Amino acid sequence: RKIFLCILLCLSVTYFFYVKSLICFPKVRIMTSWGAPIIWEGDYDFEEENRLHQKKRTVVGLSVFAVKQYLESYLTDFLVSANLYFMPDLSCVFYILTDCPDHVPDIKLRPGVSKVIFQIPKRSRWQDISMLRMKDLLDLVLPQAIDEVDYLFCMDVDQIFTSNYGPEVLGELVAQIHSGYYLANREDFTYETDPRSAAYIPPGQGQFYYHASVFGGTPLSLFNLTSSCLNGILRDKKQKVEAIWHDESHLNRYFALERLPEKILSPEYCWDNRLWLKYHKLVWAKKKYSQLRV
Ligand code: 2GW
Ligand code: MN
Repeated sequence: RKIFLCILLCLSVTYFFYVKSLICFPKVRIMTSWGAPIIWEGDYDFEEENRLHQKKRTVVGLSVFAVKQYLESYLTDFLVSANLYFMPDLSCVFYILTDCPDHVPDIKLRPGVSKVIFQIPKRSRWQDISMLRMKDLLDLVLPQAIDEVDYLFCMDVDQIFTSNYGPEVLGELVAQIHSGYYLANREDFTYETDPRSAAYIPPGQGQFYYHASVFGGTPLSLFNLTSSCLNGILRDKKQKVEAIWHDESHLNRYFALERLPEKILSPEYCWDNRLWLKYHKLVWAKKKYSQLRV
């Protein structure tokens, strides 16, 4: 009987530590090796940042693409939530790029927020719809944004703001850690591995896998970023290769090899809706891949 009790005790202790290891979060990193802060809730003072930028009268741009079915499926939730939570105390300009301007929902925006709609060409391949956003940002958004805003954020439309997404994110060049790869090892990042592609990152290079669904910075830094990525995309087309994750692969190459981001957003700023997290500011919208990816 004693032996039985002993085994039971051992098993329950092991089980306790197993469960504990599952529910305990790993330590979060708050700084990169090159000194860029990684922004997490609780590590900054929202009010203080707000005061600073209100005094400077900072204006922030938010650009989003909604073409084909993505317009009906995602744009309303994106805009309604952005109107509530994106830089709630600062002036903003929302740049909406679409193939169908007449269908853009007419949402009443809070005072201090204006919207600009750009018509973009219809593109048949979805890979091009995604990749050539770099071209439209460069040709349409940035030339206008440079006179209107101090910072610009470029986002996917298939996501929803869930709490204040404030001025703590503003910086020269800002990158978003992909919530699916935050805990992954370098070997598991889905960087482009074909040296023929302009998005190629050699083994051992690159420290984070970034999500192309959110990136930002000053219009000037974004001119450099978008032109570099677009050049890579066009060079690949000439060489008849395509990077594994399209614009995201080119963006990762830019951040890994050309210019290190100066600020990094924790996964709280773009969270995967299928995973649990106590606190987030933007989450992926529910997506029916089989209907959208044809
Ligand atoms: C994209 C893929 C397949 C079918 C349609 C589309 C599509 C994208 C579309 O029909 N209409 C549209 O407006 N888009 C825009 O491109 C929209 O803003 C969307 O959020 C963005 C990227 O496409 P998405 O969100 O379906 O791709 P994800 O969520 O898998 O995104 C990552 O990978 C992409 C490259 O494959 C991009 O790099 C993206 O920035 C990443 O988040
Ligand atoms: Mn997306």
